[in-house]
Amino acid sequence: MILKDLPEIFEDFSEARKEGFLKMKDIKESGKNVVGIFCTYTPKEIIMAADAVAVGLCGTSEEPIPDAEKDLPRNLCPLIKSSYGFAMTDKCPYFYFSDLLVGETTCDGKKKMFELLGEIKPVHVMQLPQTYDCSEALRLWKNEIIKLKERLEKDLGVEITDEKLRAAIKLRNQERKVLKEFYDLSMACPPPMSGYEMHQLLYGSEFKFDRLEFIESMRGIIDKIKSEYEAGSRPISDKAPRIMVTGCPTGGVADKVIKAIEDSGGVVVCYENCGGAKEKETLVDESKDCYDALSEKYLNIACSVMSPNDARYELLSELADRFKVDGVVEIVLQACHTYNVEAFQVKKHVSGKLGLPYLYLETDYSKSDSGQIMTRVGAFLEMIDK
Ligand code: BJ8
Repeated sequence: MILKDLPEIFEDFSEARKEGFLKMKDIKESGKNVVGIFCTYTPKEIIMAADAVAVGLCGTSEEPIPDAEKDLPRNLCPLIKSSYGFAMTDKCPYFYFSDLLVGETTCDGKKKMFELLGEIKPVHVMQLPQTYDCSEALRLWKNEIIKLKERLEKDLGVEITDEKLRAAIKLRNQERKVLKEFYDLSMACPPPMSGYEMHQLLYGSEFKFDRLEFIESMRGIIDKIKSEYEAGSRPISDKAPRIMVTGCPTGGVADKVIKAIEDSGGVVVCYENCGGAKEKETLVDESKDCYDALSEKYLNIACSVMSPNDARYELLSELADRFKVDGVVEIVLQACHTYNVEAFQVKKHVSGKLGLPYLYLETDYSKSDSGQIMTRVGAFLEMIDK
């Protein structure tokens, strides 16, 4: 299921996290500041306007989890344990190079973990309101964004001007547009790439630190995929059930779950979760005051920590239609209570309102349930009449 001349492009992105380690060293040596982040709610534009580099620190490997469990409960989300484990053992170069960490009060596990991280590195925690449906929440969030600006100015010794912020907003919007154009290629039937390839590129894109160069390279990739497709290349069978993935971030489980879907004959055409469409579908309004526009944009992200979370159902409906989805797979990381509880309503929405088959998979970063997942995914795909 791989495009003829494209593997090297996807490989470049799948190695992006590792290769970024060396680039990060150069970035530090050039005198730039680095800010470690953990969540889609972080308004990266503010960090960019501080002339600093934002880097994602969410752990995607099970390797540091046993160390993390010395301080954290075992019954905690693997993403939190992995992130903390890398930090406490100093095994993540990105964590090591970070001058400041920025977190948000999203789920309980993450916000309490930030308190522990504060003993290792300076941490700034943004108080995230748990609803997007009220003006007080918007005011509070705008204030939190201003507080982040002030903290960065103080800690990094910089000034964040409106001009710099406007430029950062514009650049981030361009990134969103080009990434959307990329994943929208899979609206085609059959899609021009596997969901695993799409995942590796979307995930790897976070570790390309020269954003202008990244946007340019994305243009080249999109053009290449389009021209191969137009020339008749069909790497994916048109019989493959088209799957949308929703739920928790998939960085730590792609090799287990996405591969299981595609090795069983399906193809992932769309990711609704963080890393996929969740944050990229809407832009920051460039015509408004920067802080108003940023607070509106970021507060409206439909993560399960929000209550109620109607925007998620709207997004699921829109994507299911746009990508002509045949089934939905929800991935919930073990002990993620908000996604776990919300899965009940997601199932109702998907199988009731959208009339689509739905599969719920609860998993962690270990390989112990690989066989079971393969069996369940295989049975689910067989059920889909294509
Ligand atoms: S905006 S999904 S990145 S919070 S999986 S740590 S919620 S217990 S990662 Fe997330 Fe921001 Fe939401 Fe996206 Fe907690 Fe759940 Fe673990 Fe999670």
